[in-house]
Amino acid sequence: MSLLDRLQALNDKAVSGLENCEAPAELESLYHEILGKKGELTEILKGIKDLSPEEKKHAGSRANEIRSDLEKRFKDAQSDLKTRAMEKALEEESFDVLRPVSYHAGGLHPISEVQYQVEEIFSSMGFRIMDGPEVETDESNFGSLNFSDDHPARDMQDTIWVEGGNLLRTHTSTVQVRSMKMLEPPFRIVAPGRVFRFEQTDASHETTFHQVEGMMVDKEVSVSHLIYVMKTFLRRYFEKDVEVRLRPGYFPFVEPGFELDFSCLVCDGKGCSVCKHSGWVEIMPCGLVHPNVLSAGGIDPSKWQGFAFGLGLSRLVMMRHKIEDIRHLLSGNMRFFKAFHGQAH
Ligand code: FA5
Repeated sequence: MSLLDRLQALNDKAVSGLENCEAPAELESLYHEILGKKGELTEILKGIKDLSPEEKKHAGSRANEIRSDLEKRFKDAQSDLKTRAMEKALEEESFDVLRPVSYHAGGLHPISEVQYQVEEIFSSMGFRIMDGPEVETDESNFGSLNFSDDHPARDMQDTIWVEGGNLLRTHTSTVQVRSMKMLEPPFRIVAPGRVFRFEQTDASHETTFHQVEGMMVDKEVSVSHLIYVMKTFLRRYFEKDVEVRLRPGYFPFVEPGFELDFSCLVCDGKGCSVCKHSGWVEIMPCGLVHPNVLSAGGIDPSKWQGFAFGLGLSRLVMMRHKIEDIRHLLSGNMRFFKAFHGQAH
């Protein structure tokens, strides 16, 4: 068979092979067989050296013609296969536009949602958002907050100790300590965060929960400032006027110390199960910052005063969404969260 005939036969073989190709892999192997570096075309062209100059020219141009024609055919076949695969997939995945879809978009965790809202309200009152580590020193969690080494009040917050004498912070008051060292007075800060206690759990106690610490340091800060800020916060948060009252409370880092309650919004102060029929809901401990604490933070207590509070963020979330057991919050139970999101949005 002459070289030209062999070229023609190769062309015919390729054309009919292309017609039968059903899959990209088949197409690829046919390409290598015909046009690849070690393919049949290369093989045939090895014979060109034995031809006369006239024949050489003729065969060379025919070979080029065939190569460029086949290259194009292969390309077309490739895009044809792609289109066919897509059409097939579309046919198989019939799409019913009227079918109701279940929509699993991500959502904010209720704790984050409330945290962001609290941050926004306090920011609008000039408070700066601060953060601190969860693994802390004894000094930041207790020492600088006027708990001496053998202070009985250390037992108020059962502590989870970690290696090296450090601990998991039992309250966000650690960020008061860090803020005093970092900022020049006057300043106002809030510090939301996760805290840990070695406690028996029940419907309103978790070993891991969230608090928001607040602190204002300025000249002539009094209990009235504290009450004003908290009333404003509660009115903005619950979108209602809220009465507050103070009862005496004890913490070594405040003097005087209080428990702040607000009038129950569920029963308007008349008495219900949420407020245990008292008409008041306990929301947070607070007080005026003890002079020893200011001094430990590098602030001169003869020039500056301050108030501080520790809001139970998890409890605020529970009140907002009427969640009856705190243990749901960090359970990771998607059934609970789905129900919650359904109700909240
Ligand atoms: C404190 O943690 C103080 N650091 C608060 C403070 C700050 C007082 C600044 C004065 C000045 P206490 O241990 O009471 O205080 O906790 C504060 C709030 O955290 C409580 O009112 C409650 O809402 C919440 N809380 C306490 N223990 C738990 C728990 N185990 N689970 C869920 N919430 C809790």
